[in-house]
Amino acid sequence: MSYLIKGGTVVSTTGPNPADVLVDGERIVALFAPGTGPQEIETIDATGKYVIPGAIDAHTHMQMPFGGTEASDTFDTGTRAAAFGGTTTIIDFAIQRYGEVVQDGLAAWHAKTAGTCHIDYGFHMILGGVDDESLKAMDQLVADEGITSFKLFMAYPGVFYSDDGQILRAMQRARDNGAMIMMHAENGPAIDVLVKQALERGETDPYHHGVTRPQELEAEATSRAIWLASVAADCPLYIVHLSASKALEQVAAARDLGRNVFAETCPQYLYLTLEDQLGAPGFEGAKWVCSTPLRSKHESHRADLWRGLRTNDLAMVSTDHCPFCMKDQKEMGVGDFSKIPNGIGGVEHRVDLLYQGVVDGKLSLGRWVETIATTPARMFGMYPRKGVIAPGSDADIVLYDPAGRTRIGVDTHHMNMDYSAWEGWEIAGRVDTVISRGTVIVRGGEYEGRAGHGRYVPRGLSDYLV
Ligand code: DUC
Ligand code: ZN
Ligand code: ZN
Repeated sequence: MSYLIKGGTVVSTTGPNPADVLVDGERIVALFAPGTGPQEIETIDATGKYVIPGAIDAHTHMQMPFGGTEASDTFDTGTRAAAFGGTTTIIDFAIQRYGEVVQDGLAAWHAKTAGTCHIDYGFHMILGGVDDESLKAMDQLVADEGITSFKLFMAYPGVFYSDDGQILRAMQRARDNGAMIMMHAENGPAIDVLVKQALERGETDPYHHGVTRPQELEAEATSRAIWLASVAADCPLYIVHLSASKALEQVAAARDLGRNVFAETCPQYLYLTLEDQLGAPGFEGAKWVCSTPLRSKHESHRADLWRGLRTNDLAMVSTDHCPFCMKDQKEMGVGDFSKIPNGIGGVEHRVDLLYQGVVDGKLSLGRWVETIATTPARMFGMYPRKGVIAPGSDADIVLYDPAGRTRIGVDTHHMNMDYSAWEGWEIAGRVDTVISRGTVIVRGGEYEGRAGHGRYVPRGLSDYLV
C-alpha cells in the first residue's frame, strides 16, 4: 500500500524543511516539494506537524532480572509504551551471566522477544564473564548475529563486574572484530566500601545511594576505560548513562585528541537532581534510585550535559529504561538503600523531554532529531535503514505536534510502573502519529499497533569508527 504524508515539515539533522513523504509498503520511496507528489493517492495530513524519523532508544532493559527482581516492563508492555512516545526501535541488552554460554544468553533474549514486540528491536550483549569462550563468542555474534556492541561493567562486583584485565581483553577483541565496547563506568569496589560505611553509620535513606556513588568514581572509571581502550589500540568505546561533569570532562578530552570515544546521557540526568528527587522525604526517593545516580543541583552537571549534547561530546540520548514498581520492588530497600533495585523507567518520554530542550533553547531542532534518532542509528549500525527520512529507508516516521502538550503521570503513561519519575510534568510538544515500517501504530494519540509487529534488526558496525 502507498500513501503520502502531506503538508508537514520534515526535520533532519540539518534542520526543518517542508516536504511530502511517499511511503510504499514498509519503505520510504520519495520526498517531494510540498504539493508536487502524486495526486491520486491516500494521504496522511501532517499540516502543522514535524515529520521526524522514528526515534531509537539504544539503551533499554525490558524484563531484566536485576537486584533480586525483574524490570517490570515486559517486551510487550515496554515496546508498546515506547511506541506511544514516538520510539520505533529499541536496542535492549541481552545478558550473559557469569558461567553462562554467551549464545545461550542471546537465545533467551530472542525467546523473550519472539512475537511480543510492538516495534523493531536489536540487542547489545552484556558480557557477565570475560574468558576465552566469551571472547570467541564476540566474534561469532559480530559475524553472524548482528550484534556489534558489548557492555561491560566496572561496577556491581559479584554481579556483572569485570576487572581491568578482563576489560582489556574484551577491548582488544573488539578492536580486532570492529565491535563497540559499551562501558558502565563507575568504580564498583570503591562504591561498595562507601556503601558499607554509610550503612554502618545508619545512613539508610535513598539519598545515600547518590552520596555513595560520587562523581569522582564515575570520572575515575571513565578515565580508566578511556586509557584501557587506548592500550587496546584505540578500541571503540561508548560510555553509557554519563551523568556527571567530571566524567564528561574525560570524554571531551579524549574526543579532542580524536579518539574513538563516545558517550550518551539520559533525560533523568538532564532534568532531575540528587536533592529534589533522590532526597525526597521518607522512602519516596527510591523512585529515582538508578546508577549512575542523579547528581547535585548545586553543581553544574545539568548545564554541562546540555552543553555536551550541543558540542557532540555527548553523542546522543538514551533512557536506560529499567523500570521497577514501588510496591514489592523498590520497597525491597526500605531501611537499606543498597537493596533498592536500580533503575528508572522512561522509554515513553524521551522524545518529549528532549523536545522540551528545543523549546527551552538548549538544542536546535536538527540536533533534537540527531540525538534521539539519527546518531543512535549510525552509532549502532542501523543507518540508513533507520534514523533518517530518505528514499530506501524503513518507513519509521513520527508526526510530532509542536503545538501540543504532554502531561506525564502514572494515570496516563503506558509503562508497567505504579509511579512516574516525571509525575505532574507538563511539557511542550506531543507525539501525534507513529508509523513503524509503513504501518500506522499510533494515530492521533490512539493505539493501533500489535504485539508481534516488531522485528529483530541485525546490526552492522558503527558508522563513526576511524
Ligand atoms: N543501572 C541502572 O540503574 N539500572 C540497570 C543497570 C544499570 O546499570
Ligand atoms: Zn549501566
Ligand atoms: Zn542500563
